Amino acid sequence: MVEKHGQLKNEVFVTNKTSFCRRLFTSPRFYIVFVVFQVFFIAFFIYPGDSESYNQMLVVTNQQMEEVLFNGTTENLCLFAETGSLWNSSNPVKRPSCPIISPYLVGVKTPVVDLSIDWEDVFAKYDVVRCNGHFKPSSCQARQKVALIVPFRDRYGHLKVFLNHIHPFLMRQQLDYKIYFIDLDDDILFNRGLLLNVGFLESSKEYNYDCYIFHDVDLLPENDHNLYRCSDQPRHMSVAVDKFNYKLPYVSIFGGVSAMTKDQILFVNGFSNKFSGWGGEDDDMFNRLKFHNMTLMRSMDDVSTYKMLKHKQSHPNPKRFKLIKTGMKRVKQDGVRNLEYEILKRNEFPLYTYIKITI
Ligand code: NGS
Repeated sequence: MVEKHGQLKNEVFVTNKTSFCRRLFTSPRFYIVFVVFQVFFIAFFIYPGDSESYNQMLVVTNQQMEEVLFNGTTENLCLFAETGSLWNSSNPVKRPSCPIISPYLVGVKTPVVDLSIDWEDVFAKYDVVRCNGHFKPSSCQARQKVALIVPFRDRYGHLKVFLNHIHPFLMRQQLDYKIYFIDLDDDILFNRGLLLNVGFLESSKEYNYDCYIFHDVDLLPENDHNLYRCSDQPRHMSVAVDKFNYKLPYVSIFGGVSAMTKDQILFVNGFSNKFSGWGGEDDDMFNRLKFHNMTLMRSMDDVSTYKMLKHKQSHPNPKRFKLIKTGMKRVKQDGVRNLEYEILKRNEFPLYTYIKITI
């Protein structure tokens, strides 16, 4: 009897359970509740876009950013960001675009030219850039990815002063940027155009840059409203240099600091590789732009102001005028497309990547 009751009870229970499940799974209300629950689950736990935890992360990184920009040293933001989910993750969180004009801009900031500044101090100050000279804001998506390419030979004093000035300048602009110094075998005459071409090719292998800024190491921008980004036409940026009394020395000048997109560079085949020694490669580039019906853009001269660091005048190339004259005959064969070189050294320093080549 007891057993029978038990069986009966079981049977009743099973029968009730079956009918409950059937009713549950056939009810449209169940599916509505299920979908609503899933939406909430995804919104709060999987996609952190508006969730509390994501906002907290933004607050932390913003605070760190401000500390770096205005008080100097802080905890290692790059490391923090890499270990956190906001940076370089295989499934990156979609961050809001940075504002068109960064809130961190301060306007005119006279460059500090202290050639005796200690390397350690420069490194410690910008501890934030711990990715071989690569920085990007952690709170927002930078509007442009910029490769800053500096042709280099021997001027280590300038390099220190330059890095000390340019890193906070670019950080304030909320750019996703990396700095490359490109050097040539000591036995070969300096060749700015060729080094800029190498910088373009090497940096392009690493990252999908939107903009390439070709920058002399002896030029320090004085006003951070001079935005280091590219436009739909090539830009000449060092418009007003103190050495020239803040006036353009001649209308077609394209030297010092200039900005071009990948398409613009490829369209004109980059710089000529033929200008060994000082001078002329930028004038040849101006001719390339004109030859390809491109327009040169320049920012306002009260914003694009630069301090030039003092140095010994390099030996001018005596053949430069002849090369400029015949330049457009070579434009198709002489440039980034046909450049052959060998990498001698590639060093990843915390504040920059150094590449030495030979041809
Ligand atoms: C011109 C050079 C350019 C150079 C510019 C400014 O004379 O390559 O001076 O140089 N052109 C020729 O020599 C044909 S700067 O004083 O800024 O070093 O960029």
